[in-house]
Amino acid sequence: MSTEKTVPAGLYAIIDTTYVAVDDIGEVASKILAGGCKTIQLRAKGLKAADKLRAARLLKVLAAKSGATFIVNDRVDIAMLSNADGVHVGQVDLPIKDVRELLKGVQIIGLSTHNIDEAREAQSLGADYIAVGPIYRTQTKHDAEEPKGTEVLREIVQSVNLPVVAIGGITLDNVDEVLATGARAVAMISEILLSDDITAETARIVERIEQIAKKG
Ligand code: TZP
Ligand code: MG
Repeated sequence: MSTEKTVPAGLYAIIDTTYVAVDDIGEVASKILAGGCKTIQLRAKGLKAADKLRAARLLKVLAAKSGATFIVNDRVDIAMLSNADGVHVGQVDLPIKDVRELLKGVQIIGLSTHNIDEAREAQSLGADYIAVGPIYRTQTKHDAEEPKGTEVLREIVQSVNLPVVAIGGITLDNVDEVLATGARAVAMISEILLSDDITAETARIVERIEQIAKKG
């Protein structure tokens, strides 16, 4: 198990099996890591548990080689078995305090939130970071709520002392206005996975985020 927590910052790439065949997960992750992304998540909703675990173990090894953080979506058991750096849970998953008990406080725990009340609750329950979204309309998550927009995102960022990861419809073109809210990281799925050149696209986004950070 990891001994140090590195809460996501900058680009948070999600490898979603909606877009990536199970046998291509390693290759896609390698391309994303080659582009300089330091946080990757496995989001594998439709896969059999054994395939999820195999993919998670592979991603952990690839991320570690790049000095990147690896997070598993939804499944605490798979996060534990793959020695992931963290797990990301939703409002309907196991409560944070029980996840923390299972993980013995070492790994990063992220929680999806959609409004100020959920964000504040996540903080009081001890989440390490929260995701907020969808910020814009997304083609990726079919049961996503209506887009929140950057003003709601800004209000949430200002209401909690937790790192905020913005998600949903984020692209190279709108990353500036998303990060202007004070969000610490941006999660992207389709912008990266549907690109013709995943490494180049990732590198462009990473560079853009670095420029934004320098401008302060
Ligand atoms: N949660 C809120 S929106 C979303 C998730 C998992 C999907 C984001 O995907 P994309 O392709 O970056 O809009
Ligand atoms: Mg979930």
